[in-house]
Amino acid sequence: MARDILHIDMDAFYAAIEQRDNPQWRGKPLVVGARPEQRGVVSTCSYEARTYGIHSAMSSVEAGRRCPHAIFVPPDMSRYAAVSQHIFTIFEQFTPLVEPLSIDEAFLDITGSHALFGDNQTMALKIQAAISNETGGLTASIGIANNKFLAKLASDMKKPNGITIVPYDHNAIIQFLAPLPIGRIWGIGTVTRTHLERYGYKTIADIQRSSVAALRPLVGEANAWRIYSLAHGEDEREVITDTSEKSLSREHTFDTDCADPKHLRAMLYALTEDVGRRLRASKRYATTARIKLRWSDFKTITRQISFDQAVSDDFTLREAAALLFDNEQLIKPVRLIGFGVSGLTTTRITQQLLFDNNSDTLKKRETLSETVDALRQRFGSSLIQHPGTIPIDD
Ligand code: TTP
Ligand code: MG
Repeated sequence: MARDILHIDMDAFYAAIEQRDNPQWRGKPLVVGARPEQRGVVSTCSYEARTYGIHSAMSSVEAGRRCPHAIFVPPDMSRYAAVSQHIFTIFEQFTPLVEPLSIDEAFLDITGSHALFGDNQTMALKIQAAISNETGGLTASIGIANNKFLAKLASDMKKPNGITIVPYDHNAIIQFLAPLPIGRIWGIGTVTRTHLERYGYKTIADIQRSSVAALRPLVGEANAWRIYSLAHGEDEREVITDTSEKSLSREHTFDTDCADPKHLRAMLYALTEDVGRRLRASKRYATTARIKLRWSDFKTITRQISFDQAVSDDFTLREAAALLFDNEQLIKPVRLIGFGVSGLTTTRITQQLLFDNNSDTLKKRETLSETVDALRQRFGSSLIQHPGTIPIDD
């Protein structure tokens, strides 16, 4: 079915809010993040600061060097979160199909909204106007296409305050994508990009001219298909709204109370993997992990921790489970043990902390966990196990 997908991303989000609330900073290079004398990074900066080459995740020392007269302000997350909530209520006035991607970014499926709000271009203008009117002049950039991948690419093309509508015609889509670097393909991170570049793939055109068979030995079966399809502008992913279940868990009750830490830990890992598999199957990420222990006298405790960044891989979930478990003194035999995750999101990015190397590791862990899921589906779950776990049979 043909769809109209709109991707919207606020311009210089934190910096724009600061300039709105502090008129003396408007039109000036403004950095939100750590100060140069602190050890820290730039969260974002105003477009005036970008002309000096400052950007998100750059060290603040470097930012100060590039623009000594820039104004540095610390982030005020609660104020930005309030604006974020406000813009999401605006999006929902145009369609119920809204998928949040980060604090300032969302996909909207507007296929069914045209009778009420007009064609693609008209809707984009109306959404920009509503945001500007209701938030005291904040701007957003919009991309519209017949799928998510193209819409997200497009929203980036005329920042700030731009609207880019990708043609729906197949040949035009191929031409639109051809000159872009392969790193613009969804899922090609630094590692895959460098690897593919070594084999001569630089632009999306290089992938268009290639084949799944040629890509397979470089990136694996599943990735070869995905990268090849995306390079041809094909992407079947639907807009997923955030209304489904907000937590996942799994528990096990022992036949006889268990006091053996090794066995308890193995069971906890098995439960963790089961939760991880379901989390990934639902294409979600968790921001909080918890364990539950019920002692032989039925007293029950739960312990939880939060992650800096939303995660979905077995390794991180297991580390969290182990940390929580090791912190508990096994004062009595255990009757029931459980693991759960909550604060589920459809995106990995939750906070301002986006350390590049850290997200590379996370990405690898996710890919590996997904591979294990695929193998288990094919060969049965008892065959493929992370070390130290046991099969759960309840
Ligand atoms: P972005 O949408 O990536 O950036 P932006 O809105 O500031 O600028 P642009 O006009 O290019 O969209 O991220 C949204 C907010 O998330 C941003 O204002 C600050 C925060 N953020 C960080 O804290 N660290 C980061 O590394 C990035 C990329 C964003
Ligand atoms: Mg933005």
